[in-house]
Amino acid sequence: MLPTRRELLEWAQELGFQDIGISNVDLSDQAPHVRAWLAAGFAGDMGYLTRNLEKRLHPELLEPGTCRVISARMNYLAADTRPLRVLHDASRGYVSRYALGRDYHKVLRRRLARLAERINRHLPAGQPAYRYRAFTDSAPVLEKALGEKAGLGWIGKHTLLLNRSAGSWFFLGEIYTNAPFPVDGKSVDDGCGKCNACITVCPTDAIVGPQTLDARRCISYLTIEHKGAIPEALRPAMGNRIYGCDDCQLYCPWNRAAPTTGEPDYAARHNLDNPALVELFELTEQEFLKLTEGSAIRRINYEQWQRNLAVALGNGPADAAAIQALRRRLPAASAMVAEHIRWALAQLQATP
Ligand code: B12
Ligand code: SF4
Repeated sequence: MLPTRRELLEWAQELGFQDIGISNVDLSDQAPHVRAWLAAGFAGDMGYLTRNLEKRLHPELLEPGTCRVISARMNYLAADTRPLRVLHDASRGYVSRYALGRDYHKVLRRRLARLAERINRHLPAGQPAYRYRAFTDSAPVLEKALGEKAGLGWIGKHTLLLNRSAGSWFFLGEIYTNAPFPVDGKSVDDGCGKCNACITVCPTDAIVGPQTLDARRCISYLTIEHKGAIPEALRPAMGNRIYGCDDCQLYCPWNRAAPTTGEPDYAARHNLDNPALVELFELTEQEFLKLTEGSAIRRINYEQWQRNLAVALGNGPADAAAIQALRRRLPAASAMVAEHIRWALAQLQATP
């Protein structure tokens, strides 16, 4: 016998998830939006979103036999990380709140695998085990659409999944399975209404319409996914955001009372919630690797790190420490980073 919905939720909560939902694998209503988004070029150079598109739209192609998806969500906003204060202090670097602690990929996947093991242990002796495969942000999976289908929230105008009691500061993870759980019929009403806060506040006007993000303009994409030079026109608007961006979440009314997490894995490490830009820029590659060990920030390399910091320094106060740090780095910097350093020095009205 499969566990009941209530047992499943209890086990998931013991593992640190706040909620789960179960859906079938029919994503046909999403396909036109996804195809239109890709055709518009909004994915930029994230070629992985186009590759495996059919698997993304059809879970049963990614994992044969899949008939159900258990979607789970886990809050990640650590308490006392003062996001707005840091964002408004131009001498400090703003790191997205999801990346302050331990890499969530490891945390979620491991716990989802434990949930799956527990489901199979629950089966009567002799009954063949069902198959389970856990994902979080690691495979061609349409996580937000699946989460919405499972009743975990609605897709907001900023394109993230959110709900009335939790806002949007949560990660998503899924278990694909051939176990025939009853699906959750619940659907969550869209709570965005006439609010356009995320669209208005986005520093680079990346949300080009409700539920439509031009990733090429999004600071999260520019600082994390994009490997090359950051378009000059977008640099001033990036401010001090050195890894990802949270503005569309920070100003969303549903996040005003959003719960924080007590999960030790997501507690900020190494002062990353309020770091001084100059200190980060002066790190050697070895020090950067040490600072980011076990962190999601490892998605970027040292060159991207220096590029992002050069932009933030160029947007910061023209103090002697910043100017000297930029000048010191110039001789050893790669051509791409050197170009960003020169841009930053020009912003600060200093010579190279
Ligand atoms: C690629 C990616 C990005 C890209 C592109 C983002 C995007 N919106 O597509 C970039 C690098 C910009 C990015 C940024 C961020 N990301 Co991201 N990202 C992903 C990833 C890997 C794939 C998303 C994807 O498939 N995008 C492609 C498009 C086609 O699909 P879609 O986003 O699902 O959006 C479509 C639907 O909304 C659909 N749609 C549905 N209904 C309707 C209705 C209408 C009318 C329309 C027009 C469209 C529409 O059409 C959209 C296309 O327009 C997922 C993990 C995953 N495997 O799903 C994480 C994920 C979405 N990211 C996440 C996070 C946390 C972020 C950031 C907050 C990180 C940060 N602080 O910097 C930002 C938020 C920026 C933003 N406003 O989206 C979380 C979101 C959790 C949540 N609560 O929703 C995810 C789910 C990772 C995870 N496992 O938790 N991300
Ligand atoms: S993450 Fe920042 S740049 Fe990207 S859409 Fe949201 S507010 Fe705009």
